[in-house]
Amino acid sequence: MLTREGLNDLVKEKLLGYLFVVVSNREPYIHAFSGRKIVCQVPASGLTVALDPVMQACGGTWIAHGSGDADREVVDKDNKVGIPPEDPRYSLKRVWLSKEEEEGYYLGFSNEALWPLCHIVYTRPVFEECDWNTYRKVNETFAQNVLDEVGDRKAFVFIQDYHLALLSRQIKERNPNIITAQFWHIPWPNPEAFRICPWHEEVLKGLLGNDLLGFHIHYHCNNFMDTVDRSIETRVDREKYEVTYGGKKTAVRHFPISVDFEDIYQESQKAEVVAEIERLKNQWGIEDEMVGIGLDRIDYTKGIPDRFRAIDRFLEKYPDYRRRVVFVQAGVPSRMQVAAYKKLNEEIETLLEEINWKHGSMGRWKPIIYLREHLPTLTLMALRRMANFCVVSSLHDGMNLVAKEFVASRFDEDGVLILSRFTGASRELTDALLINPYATDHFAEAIKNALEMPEAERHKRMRKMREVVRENNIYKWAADIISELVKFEFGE
Ligand code: GDG
Repeated sequence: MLTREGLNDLVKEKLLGYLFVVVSNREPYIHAFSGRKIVCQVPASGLTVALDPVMQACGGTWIAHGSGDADREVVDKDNKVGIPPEDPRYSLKRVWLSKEEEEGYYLGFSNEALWPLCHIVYTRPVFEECDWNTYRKVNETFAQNVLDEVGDRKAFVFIQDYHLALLSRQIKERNPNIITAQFWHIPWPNPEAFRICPWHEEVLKGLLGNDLLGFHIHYHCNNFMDTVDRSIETRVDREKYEVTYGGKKTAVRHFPISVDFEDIYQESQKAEVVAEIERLKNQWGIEDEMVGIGLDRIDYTKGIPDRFRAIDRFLEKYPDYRRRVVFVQAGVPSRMQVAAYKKLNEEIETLLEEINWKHGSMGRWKPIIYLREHLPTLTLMALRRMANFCVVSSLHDGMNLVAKEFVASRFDEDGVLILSRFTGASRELTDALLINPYATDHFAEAIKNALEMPEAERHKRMRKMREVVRENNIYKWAADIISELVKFEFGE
């Protein structure tokens, strides 16, 4: 198992003399006002949750959009702040964007066009030329920040996700010596789906500015190679998994992202977690009921309405379970300015009311408890620990870290994971109960199977899943990327 120290040693050995820069839209720590006090929050985002431990091990600079209302209060003259605040290990350099830029680049092209385009969950992408223009301009702003930060040093720039598809090319046009890798955290669809984007060629050419391009799974790499092959004049080498465009090679590889298994494992055993479980149970009046959980960013790709419909069907088919099971759905709202997200939130609220009314018993018990808020990590840990089963029912998901966090926190080797086949995580966590979230009856049966699974089988499955996540932790993910890059670019 690779540890934080192991990654640290690898970085020192392989990237000696190189500045390590991570660039992403979302920042890993947000400073916000709470009354007159400034508080520091960790956002609910798989990307930042995964990369923070990597940066803590590697050191360097993380460049990201400063989105907190108190972010400007704590930075120095270079817009930097040491992170984590209590024991700084790397610098966070904040990029300021105007409201209009955020609207066109983040809400617009990133989240109304690229996000639905890549997930294919029957939410139609919206392509607005003005959003695209702002997206290009904001990518330029990030490029300038990277170039200023690097100066004439040798640097390895690790770009994150679909918000910054044009960045590597923009950086290399002005400083070709900078080495860039990019990780695409969401799925890559098939060529037919991707080609409807009016600027698909520019997006592809932008991504091919990278030396290395990573996806979670092999399937997404293949989709990307097919899309490039059908869209632009390139040489696609399917044996070596390389694309040559304009004389420059980009290696395409899969690296399944993960979590800090050891850290979650240690945290989950703390006494505060037990106290928090007690507090939550008292608050909700939970006594002997079995508990199911769902913990997601409220996003239409996560299959939350489908999950509620499966709970409804389960209680319809097996009414004996009424008053014996409680499902806690915790969800942090996101992208609420986008119409599709507003609609989703309404759908969730309506379903919740209907299901709780239909099966609940006069204030004494309701099947679903819904927490629509950003929860502290301690509460999330308590929920994972108190759960008899955890549901991840994404309609499509690059990886899904919620599933891996659940597994990592179950040091008791108990608890059942119900996992959508349409997540990257399902390729590794084959001992979960795999479901198709669109198939409500089959999903409802999986809930019953989870509740009735014999103890020995629960332990066997959880033990196997824990082995997988322990071995393939977040440090291995980062180390694999760095090792691959070093192989291609500097030669060993
Ligand atoms: C993208 C891809 C890929 C959730 N609620 C709260 C909270 N969370 C945390 C979870 C988890 C993270 O947010 C969500 O991670 P996911 O992996 O599910 O999802 P996305 O944000 O959609 O991320 C995804 C990921 O990138 C990494 O590559 O796995 O496929 O879509 O860590 O625990 N955290 C806190 N409060 C909450 O209320 N603090």
